[in-house]
Amino acid sequence: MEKRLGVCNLCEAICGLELTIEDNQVTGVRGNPTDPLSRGHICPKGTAIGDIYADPDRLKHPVMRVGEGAEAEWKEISWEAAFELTANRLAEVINEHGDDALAIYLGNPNVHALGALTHGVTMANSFRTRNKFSATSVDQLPHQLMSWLLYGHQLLLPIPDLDRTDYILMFGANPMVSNGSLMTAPDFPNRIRALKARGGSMVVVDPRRTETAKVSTEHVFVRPGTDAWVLLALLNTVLASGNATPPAYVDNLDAVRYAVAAFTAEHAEAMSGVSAATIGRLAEEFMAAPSAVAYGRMGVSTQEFGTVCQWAIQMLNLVTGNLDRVGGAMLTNPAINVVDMGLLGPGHLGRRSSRVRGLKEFGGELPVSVLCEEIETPGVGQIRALITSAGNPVLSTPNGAALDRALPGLDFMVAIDFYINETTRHASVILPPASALERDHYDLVFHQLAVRNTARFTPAIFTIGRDQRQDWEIYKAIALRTQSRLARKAPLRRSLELRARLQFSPTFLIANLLRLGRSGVTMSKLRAHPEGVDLGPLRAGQFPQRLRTKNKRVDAAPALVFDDLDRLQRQQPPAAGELLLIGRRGKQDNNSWGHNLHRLTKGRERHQLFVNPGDLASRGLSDGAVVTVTSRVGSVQVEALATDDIMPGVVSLPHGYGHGRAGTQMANASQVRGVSINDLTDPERLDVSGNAAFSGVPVTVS
Ligand SMILES: Nc1nc2c(c(=O)[nH]1)N[C@H]1C(S)=C(S)[C@@H](COP(=O)(O)OP(=O)(O)OC[C@H]3O[C@@H](n4cnc5c(=O)[nH]c(N)nc54)[C@H](O)[C@@H]3O)O[C@H]1N2
Ligand SMILES: Nc1nc2c(c(=O)[nH]1)N[C@H]1C(S)=C(S)[C@@H](COP(=O)(O)OP(=O)(O)OC[C@H]3O[C@@H](n4cnc5c(=O)[nH]c(N)nc54)[C@H](O)[C@@H]3O)O[C@H]1N2
Ligand code: SF4
Ligand SMILES: [Mo]
Repeated sequence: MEKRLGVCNLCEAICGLELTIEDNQVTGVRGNPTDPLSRGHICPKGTAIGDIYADPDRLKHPVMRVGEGAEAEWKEISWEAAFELTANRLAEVINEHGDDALAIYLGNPNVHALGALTHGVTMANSFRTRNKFSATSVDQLPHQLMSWLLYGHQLLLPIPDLDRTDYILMFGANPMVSNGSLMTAPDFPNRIRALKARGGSMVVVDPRRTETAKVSTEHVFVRPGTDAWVLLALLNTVLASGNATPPAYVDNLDAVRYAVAAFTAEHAEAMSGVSAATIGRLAEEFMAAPSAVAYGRMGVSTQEFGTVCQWAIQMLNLVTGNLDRVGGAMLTNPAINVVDMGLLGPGHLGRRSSRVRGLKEFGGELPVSVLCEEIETPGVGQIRALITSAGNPVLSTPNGAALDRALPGLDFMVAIDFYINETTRHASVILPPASALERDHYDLVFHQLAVRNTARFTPAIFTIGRDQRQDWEIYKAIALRTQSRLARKAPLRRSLELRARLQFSPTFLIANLLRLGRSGVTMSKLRAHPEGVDLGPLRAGQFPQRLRTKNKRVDAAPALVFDDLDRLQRQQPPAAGELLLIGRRGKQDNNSWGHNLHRLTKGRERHQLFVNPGDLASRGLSDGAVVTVTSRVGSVQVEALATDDIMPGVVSLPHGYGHGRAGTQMANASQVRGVSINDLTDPERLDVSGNAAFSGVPVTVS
């Protein structure tokens, strides 16, 4: 028996783990109390990390599909054969139909895998297609767009100073379950206990009385998709009070004051259901608190006015003097600073657009809501080949059912994934990388977004067999082998650069970046402290120096937002009797995967449609009935669960369900009931950023 320190990569909380290893298996998992960030925290998903490693469903060798659908058979092939086949077929498609004929989807776990960040992104960029997609446009695109617009870099994201704030006003986030997002905050329950113990408040604005709402000091119901009205009314109230204390580096606040003057608390009440009195009081409390921070996540990002919401949240923090100060929204100083070191570009908007609908790219990516139409619409630039890496867009993107039907029409699809799931079942070849416990980890993304500055390097727990490959080796092989087969040769300088970028292991690159970062943290220090190194609380007073805008100032009035205020003005209140669909996450759910693991599916079922009892009764339905839910794009049948925790007029389904389709190979997931919410969500419903608007989809229930 051996104890080893590990790390959980299943969500943004990046908890440190203490693993018990016996006979090359994980026999125990607990939170590591000596980790300076996670302090011993663990959740049900973390305890399942060993189950993923031991999972008999998990692929370890490449497989090739023979036959289609239910008749499909998967044949193991050698890595050499798999790489050759992949490179040949990708190059064939590109040579015949042009660069745009290839599409790439990078799913969520890429940000949780070091090799995907160091090598996967380079692979994606080695292809000159405009058809690059990722989970960003079903998630945090409005946040990145707003940071780019206001602060000059898409990842210059201010993070709530959770451990020191006196007042957090939270819109559309459920960190008691999600463990924090764009706010790496492991051990959220204890952090909130501490906030309340020091006399602080947490106000939660959400159409559902969530697990987080239940531990808050106040919960406010809001009608889905109408938060912008509430946020603008709050901003209006603060600006009209004469008590605004914006920093000196902000321009155009008069334009902001003028623009939001029309958004009164009374209008907001009519649209959102939040009373004008409540809005007025929350504005007073926010201004009066010694420190305060507004924070909004999925619920106010994946909705029709996600960008306006994110703007208003930044503005609230800014005009109350809470940006870049202790207890407010603060910048981080990680040992490897992805922004300051230029590892990720600042962002750009509209350099290219999608072929069919003309939607703009952001940062080199198109909204994934156009993926299906770009596959199905004939013409020059039609997508004919697809690479997916760590993604399951059939379950995760709007109208996934349509994508499910479109994927068999591709000439070639390759998936870098270790499961045969709803999406990868359509691939011709699946290339499975080693899993989390089999690779080194340093978190390039989430130290950057954490409520405390820390650094940690975790060496692989298990070594892989000779016949397995690390993810970075797979990306390298695909990129280099395909490039060498392209008819249109890249300039020599570019090919050499690509080779150089892909040459070294992620761990080698991290050691170098640490040296360049000059934070004093070195690889040898991290190896000597596998529990992590504490770099202290977030530091105030970093703006305007760290602004990446050209004039080192913040333009508070971006045209993109102001134009969208007109669209907001035209938003209609919901029709009488209309139901609005929202999503939800469960503690034991992990986006679209993990439902084949007993530890994550045992206990009460969680797939039901939550409905307010009044809405059930008025339709003559009873608790537990199988109901038909219908939206513009589709229809599903699922059991209803009556609960007062959901606002009248709102229904909720979790995402990531809908397993058991022909040809998938995840033995136990086939028994998990539930439907995919994304068979109902609509690729036509978008935020101005192009982000999917999952929240507030009009549905009927019968
Ligand atoms: N309606 C609705 N839809 C949503 C959401 C919602 O709230 N509501 N949430 C959205 C959000 S926020 C996100 S992030 C997306 C997530 O959706 P996706 O981007 O599709 O990501 P996952 O569902 O996490 O799929 C993960 C896939 O990666 C594989 N995988 C896991 N680990 C690794 C690894 O280390 N390497 C490789 N190569 N593969 C791996 C798994 O086998 C699985 O197939 O879903 C979005 N979809
Ligand atoms: N257990 C678990 N943890 C996870 C994940 C998981 O699948 N399972 N996924 C991870 C990922 S990829 C992400 S991006 C994060 C997301 O992290 P969070 O954003 O904290 O998690 P969600 O549960 O999506 O929270 C969104 C909340 O918005 C509410 N909401 C929906 N519509 C609206 C609206 O119009 N207005 C307002 N105000 N609220 C609304 C929902 O009721 C919900 O409570 O979680 C991460 N952590
Ligand atoms: S909160 Fe849970 S899933 Fe997230 S990193 Fe920690 S143990 Fe893993
Ligand atoms: Mo996400």
